[in-house]
Parts: sequence; C-alpha cells; structure tokens
Amino acid sequence: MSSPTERSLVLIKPDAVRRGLLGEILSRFEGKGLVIEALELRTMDGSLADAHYAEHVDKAFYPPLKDFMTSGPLAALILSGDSVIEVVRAMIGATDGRKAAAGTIRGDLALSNRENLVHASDSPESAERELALWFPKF
Ligand code: 3AN
Repeated sequence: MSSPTERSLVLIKPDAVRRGLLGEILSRFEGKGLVIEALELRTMDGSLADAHYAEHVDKAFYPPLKDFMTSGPLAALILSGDSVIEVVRAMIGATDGRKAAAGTIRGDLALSNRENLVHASDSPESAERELALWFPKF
C-alpha cells in the first residue's frame, strides 16, 4: 500500500513578495513537480506570528523577526508531493542566505538570515501543527 501524499506548510515571506519573486519561487516548486493545494496572500498578525514561531518567541532575534514577518503580505501555501517536507527544505537551503548553497532558493536569491524569502515545515510534526494554524479548514 502506498503511503498518503505528504503535505508541507510553506510561507513565501514579505521580502519575496516585495521583491517580485513570488512567481519565480512558485515556479521552482511547480517545476519540481510539487502540487499547490492551497495558496493565499495574507498578512500575518502578531498573534499568528507568536503561535507560528512559538519555539522562538523568547529568542533575541524574535522581535525583529516578528516585525519583518508582519510587515506586509506573504503567500501561504499547502504544498504536497512525495517527501515534500524534505524536498522543499533542500530546495530552500540553509537559514542564512549568505551561507546557503548555490542552486537553492536562499542561496541564489537571499543575502540575509532574517529576510530569507521562504519558510517551510521542517518535520511531519511541525507540518501538522503549522497546517492547523494557517489552514484550519484543510
Ligand atoms: P528555518 O526558517 O531555516 O527553519 P529557523 O526555524 O531556525 O530557520 O528560524 C526561523 C526563522 O527565524 C528563520 N527563517 C529566520 O528568518 C529567523 N532566524 C533564525 N535564526 C536567526 C538569527 N540568528 N538571526 C535572525 N533571524 C533568525
């Protein structure tokens, strides 16, 4: 029996929307063969930011991260496909765009570890938690 297709919560962050990179980033995911099951342009509010980044709220980098993430519209996506969680993390690259490998989204397009264009769930547990936060009806 084949396992059910995996899903990931992906956020194309406000810097990507401002820089006009939404199409390029979506195109990379589509080109890879992943399926966009839901796509919504919305602005994160403070309480959603605190819930989404629950593991980071006490860290020194969190206040500026929260300001950035709530600074304008982002695209929230449900992506699905075989091993989508691992595949998307590999496509995004390391957190710090200055260190991310060439060929990855951050490696090619980001020069910051805060304004790093994309968030993606990093495990099946975080995907379940984040999908419930962002897309409770799915
Ligand atoms: P990733 O997004 O690669 O999963 P996490 O979960 O460790 O990285 O961090 C969540 C977000 O917090 C990152 N996307 C980045 O925007 C921000 N962040 C992480 N570490 C730092 C840091 N040292 N300085 C500034 N921002 C950071």
